[in-house]
Amino acid sequence: MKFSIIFQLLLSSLLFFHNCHQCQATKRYRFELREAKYRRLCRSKKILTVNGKFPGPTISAHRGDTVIVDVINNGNYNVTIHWHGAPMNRYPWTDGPEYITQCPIPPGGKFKQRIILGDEEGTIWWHAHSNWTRATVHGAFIIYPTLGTIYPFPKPHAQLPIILGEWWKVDIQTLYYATVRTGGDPNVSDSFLINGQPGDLYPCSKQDTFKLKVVQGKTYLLRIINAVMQNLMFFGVANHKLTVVGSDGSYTKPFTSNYIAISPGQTIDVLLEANQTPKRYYMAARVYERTLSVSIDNTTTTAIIQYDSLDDSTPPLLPILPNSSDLNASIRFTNSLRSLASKDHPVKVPLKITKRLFYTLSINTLVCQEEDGNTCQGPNNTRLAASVNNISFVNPNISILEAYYHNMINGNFMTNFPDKPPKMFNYTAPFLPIKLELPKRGTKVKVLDYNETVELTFQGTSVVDGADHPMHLHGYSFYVVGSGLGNFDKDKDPFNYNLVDPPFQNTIAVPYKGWTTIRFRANNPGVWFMHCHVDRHLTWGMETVFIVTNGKTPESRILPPPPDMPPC
Ligand SMILES: *[C@@H]1O[C@H](CO)[C@@H](O)[C@H](O)[C@H]1NC(C)=O
Ligand SMILES: *[C@@H]1O[C@H](CO)[C@@H](O)[C@H](O)[C@H]1NC(C)=O
Ligand SMILES: *[C@@H]1O[C@H](CO)[C@@H](O)[C@H](O)[C@H]1NC(C)=O
Ligand SMILES: *[C@@H]1O[C@H](CO)[C@@H](O)[C@H](O)[C@H]1NC(C)=O
Ligand SMILES: *[C@@H]1O[C@H](CO)[C@@H](O)[C@H](O)[C@H]1NC(C)=O
Ligand SMILES: *[C@@H]1O[C@H](CO)[C@@H](O)[C@H](O)[C@H]1NC(C)=O
Ligand SMILES: *[C@@H]1O[C@H](CO)[C@@H](O)[C@H](O)[C@H]1NC(C)=O
Ligand SMILES: *[C@@H]1O[C@H](CO)[C@@H](O)[C@H](O)[C@H]1NC(C)=O
Ligand SMILES: *[C@@H]1O[C@H](CO)[C@@H](O)[C@H](O)[C@H]1NC(C)=O
Ligand SMILES: *[C@@H]1O[C@H](CO)[C@@H](O)[C@H](O)[C@H]1NC(C)=O
Ligand SMILES: *[C@@H]1O[C@H](CO)[C@@H](O)[C@H](O)[C@H]1NC(C)=O
Ligand SMILES: [Cu+2]
Repeated sequence: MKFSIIFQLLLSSLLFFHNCHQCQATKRYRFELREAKYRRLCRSKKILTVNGKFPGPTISAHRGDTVIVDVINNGNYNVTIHWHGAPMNRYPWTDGPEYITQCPIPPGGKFKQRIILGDEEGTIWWHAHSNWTRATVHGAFIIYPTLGTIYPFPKPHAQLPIILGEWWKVDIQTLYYATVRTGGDPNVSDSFLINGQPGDLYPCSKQDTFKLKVVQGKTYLLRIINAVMQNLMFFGVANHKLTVVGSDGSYTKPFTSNYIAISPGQTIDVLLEANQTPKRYYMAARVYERTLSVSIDNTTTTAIIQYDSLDDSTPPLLPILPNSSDLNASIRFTNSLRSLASKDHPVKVPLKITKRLFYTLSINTLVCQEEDGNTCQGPNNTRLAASVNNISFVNPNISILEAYYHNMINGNFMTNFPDKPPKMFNYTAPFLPIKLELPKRGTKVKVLDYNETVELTFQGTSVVDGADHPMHLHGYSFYVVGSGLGNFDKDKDPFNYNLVDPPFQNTIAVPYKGWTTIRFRANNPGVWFMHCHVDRHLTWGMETVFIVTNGKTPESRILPPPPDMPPC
């Protein structure tokens, strides 16, 4: 009798936690942007940080929580912060991209940013979204399962973010303005970083090496984030297999691999079992770059995994990573990602499509102008540019969201972004006529009706040169239903789409001279940026904006703006 009451109480409390709609919490953080001195590669420099930390503080929350961050700019320049992977349902106001959803926060200014989470579980991140300030202004954003629910894999002994970063000896703003001024490729970086440290393969960096102590037999959850500016990366751990369990805040079917391929903007969650002889092992990352005409930083960043019971003297082993131009290795990994597609984590891929879009992604060149002093450092004395459907995006002077919301579209942007490229050509042919290289420049957006089901095929091209483009969409995650090399064939390729367990990403690398198709339901009204997450391509114009209109019900309308929007 007593037992059964206790049992029922236990059961109902379990059920209560399981259906825990009320236990969504609001968490608060304070982010102060300020300069701090950091010494790396034998040299000190001042960098812009959040709270003096590099990488910045980790935000953690449970699924469905709301997080409020008081952002205070005590740095020297305009800046904005973006919550990469948070859907911000109906609330684009504090999403962050400068001149898209807000004007920047000026030095001395403040902005209270509300972050609205949805069904994400796993790892997302946050970063600055104004010019190249994100190089040092970024951090992890961990989303735990709702209280009372569990991971769809055995609970790890411990977990930690592994943030891949990129470091230049010069100031990042100097690099940005030099790149914009000369029109050429930016100088390659001086090192890559793991959790802010280059690792001991670089000069003066023995102390600047991240170390992870592990206990034999235990399993660790590594939440790997690619915060690198300009490159896709390979990552691995010597002698250890990695079990991939999530990506971009969504669980995946577990699979094991000796390495991962991760593009800027993406996160990959892996389980690492400390099951090797107690020694020291390197985890390491280096560039994946298929475009052979660009220079790369070919250095390797490392961190050390050290079993607890051990002599410190053995030199660590390096993992064998794929060759830095190994397109196949990159594709093989990306194509292994599958949604978990379980009862608790179902797949809701749209099956009936109401809007089909086909977007080409190109590197371009612009004619060098008189005001450039007639010397530009792009190929053949041009300025490099980039485009989507041959439109190289130009930032407006006031934010698109504010212009849209306050009905000031005219003169600020146009709504005629094309659904397909203006010209058909053999997109991925090895040689293309030079006259295809010149893009149009403009501030054009695509309007989507609320609740439309969108299928968008990205087609990489070989205009100027092919490249891998990690495309990121704000406000949504999307299902990646297919990809391939060469030109997309609309009659054949759709038959091979995965509509059963496609991965649910917010960033996906469109392969070098290849294509990728994504699907999503446009059920989040607002103004949403979509761009290549390679920062030089973003700076050159490889981006556009979706405006998703309000629906008919009050619950499908944009919420009103906060009172403290930074002024334009
Ligand atoms: C970013 O750079 C552009 C020039 O390329 C400049 O107009 C803009 O104000 C800069 N933004 C910030 C936040 O500094
Ligand atoms: C880029 O590299 C060149 C050659 O090493 C150097 O002269 C130039 O100052 C560098 N530019 C920046 C912005 O660091
Ligand atoms: C990396 O590049 C440098 C300079 O281009 C070259 O000297 C070096 O051999 C390269 N290292 C590797 C491992 O490819
Ligand atoms: C990568 O592979 C290519 C082709 O197999 C080869 O030419 C190149 O030397 C390799 N590079 C490295 C760094 O191993
Ligand atoms: C890459 O994969 C393609 C098709 O699967 C194959 O033909 C090619 O030989 C592979 N290349 C390398 C370098 O492995
Ligand atoms: C922004 O303002 C400048 C100066 O008034 C003007 O030249 C430029 O065309 C404007 N840009 C856009 C996209 O409207
Ligand atoms: C496109 O270019 C590739 C590579 O040169 C060639 O194999 C293919 O036949 C071309 N396709 C068309 C439709 O011309
Ligand atoms: C892009 O537009 C420009 C200007 O109209 C044109 O010269 C160029 O050929 C177009 N390129 C492509 C790939 O459509
Ligand atoms: C959106 O479309 C779905 C599927 O057609 C439908 O079930 C739902 O009611 C629609 N939502 C709204 C708000 O129109
Ligand atoms: C530069 O000029 C050469 C010679 O005209 C041409 O073959 C090459 O394609 C040009 N490169 C670019 C990126 O336009
Ligand atoms: C900072 O942002 C304000 C508002 O958009 C703008 O007027 C100003 O030019 C920006 N300053 C810099 C250095 O980019
Ligand atoms: Cu790109």
